[in-house]
Amino acid sequence: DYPEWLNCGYELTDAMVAKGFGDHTALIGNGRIRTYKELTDWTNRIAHVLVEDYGVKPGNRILIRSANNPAMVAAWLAATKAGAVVVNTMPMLRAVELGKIVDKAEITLALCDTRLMDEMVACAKESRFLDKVVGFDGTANHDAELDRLALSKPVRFETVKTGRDDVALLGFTSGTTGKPKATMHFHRDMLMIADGYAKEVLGVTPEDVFIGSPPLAFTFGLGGLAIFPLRFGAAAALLEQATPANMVEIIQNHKATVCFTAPTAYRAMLAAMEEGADLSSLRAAVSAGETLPGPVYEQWMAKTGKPMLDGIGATEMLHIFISNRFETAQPACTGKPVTGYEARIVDGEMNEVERGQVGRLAVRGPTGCRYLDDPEQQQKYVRDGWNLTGDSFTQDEDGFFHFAARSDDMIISAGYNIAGPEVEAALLAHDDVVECGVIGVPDEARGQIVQAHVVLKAGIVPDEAAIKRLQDHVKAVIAPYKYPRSVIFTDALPKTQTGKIQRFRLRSDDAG
Ligand code: 3SK
Repeated sequence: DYPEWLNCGYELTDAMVAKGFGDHTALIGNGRIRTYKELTDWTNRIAHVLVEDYGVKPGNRILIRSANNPAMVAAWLAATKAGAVVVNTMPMLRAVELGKIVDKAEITLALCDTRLMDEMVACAKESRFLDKVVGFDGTANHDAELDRLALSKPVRFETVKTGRDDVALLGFTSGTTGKPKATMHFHRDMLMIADGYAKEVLGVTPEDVFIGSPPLAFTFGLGGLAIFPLRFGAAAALLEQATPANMVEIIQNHKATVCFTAPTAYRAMLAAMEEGADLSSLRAAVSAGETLPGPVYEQWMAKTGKPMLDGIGATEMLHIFISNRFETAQPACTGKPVTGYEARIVDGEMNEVERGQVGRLAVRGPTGCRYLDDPEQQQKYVRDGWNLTGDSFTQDEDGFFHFAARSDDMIISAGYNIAGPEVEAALLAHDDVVECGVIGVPDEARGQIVQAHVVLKAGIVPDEAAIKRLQDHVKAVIAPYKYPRSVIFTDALPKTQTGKIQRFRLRSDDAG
């Protein structure tokens, strides 16, 4: 039920001031606190610059390159209010990776934190599309080009009239397979994820203070750390270096109430609590991006008395579409569809499988996959109106969804179906293990065998005895046929820039 003319940038700034939130804290970051009124004025000044100095027209695509900070949020909102289509990118990307994004989205203008200019400029030099790179100061000291120009502009801006179904954002995903694709999201989608998930599941209020680690360039982060708080008059604390230690410090200092991060960070936060950190202000701990191992959920529950909210989302769907709820959360369970979404488990022919059977997750709802210029991928992802996320799930008799594996993480060994993440959860419950990734590798006798790549805690000797301990442990906690016949110790696991383990790289390292 959104009006025909809708601009999500306006709704998250000027409209919030009009609703009386002008003096509320909107953003905390880089040593400053900004109110909704200050954020609104800031974005309006930048929007003037974009239109008047750089000739931005509705529908132009603008790339933003920054770490998570208030200046990045301001640049995104300003570009959106100017009617542009935004591509947020992560600071770790190199010129070559930026170049692929620029080419795919035909980007002509980039707004870049001055501390991250080198790779952006190198990308522009090679690009046939990108002809202007404008610097802004991520620490907001107003000494970069965009900031200087913005200072001379008025604080009122006539937001460009965009339609609710106009594209506002291109979300890039390399997924876990390494091939970048762009997904288009409309202005209404950007608000829908707040009015659905954030309202129904989290019950966000203006008193909330959000904190978390996902980059704003990842729609998980953009939703959790910008759209959700701003839609409800709440505050967001943005961290350029969102290490667990930094998050713990900010949670304590600003009494953060809602945290968005991944299971590995929650494990580190549990350890910090053991050392005396006080995270009691947190009322909601959202875990997504990687499936939440049962033991992490249980340890969190035991320590805080509050359930952790596991959810599954996808860049293609914009945000979380199945989630646990405070009242009904359970370990090793992803919960039920968020209001407005439907989910089912299907076989290869799109027929619903019986309850309890593993199959492919199919979902449909108010947001959904629209790949930019990629009919082949589009056909693969959306079948009969259902989005196939590439995850295998089961649905129990009570309608709760349980993650089994990414479809390509199912291991078939001697006729058994083994979900890699289940073996990972079992390994993670062992005291010696910090992190692990489990894959299937070819085996003459069994077709495939389970192979675990394990990062051990400091001080644990990576020897045969350690392998045996882990194998025995897995045999003791889950069906013995699932134990890893091969265990490889490593210092670190390959991950996407959003923190997901890249099992395909473990597989290709094994092959090569
Ligand atoms: O898990 C994910 O991949 C995800 C992607 C986008 C938005 C939210 C989530 C959890």
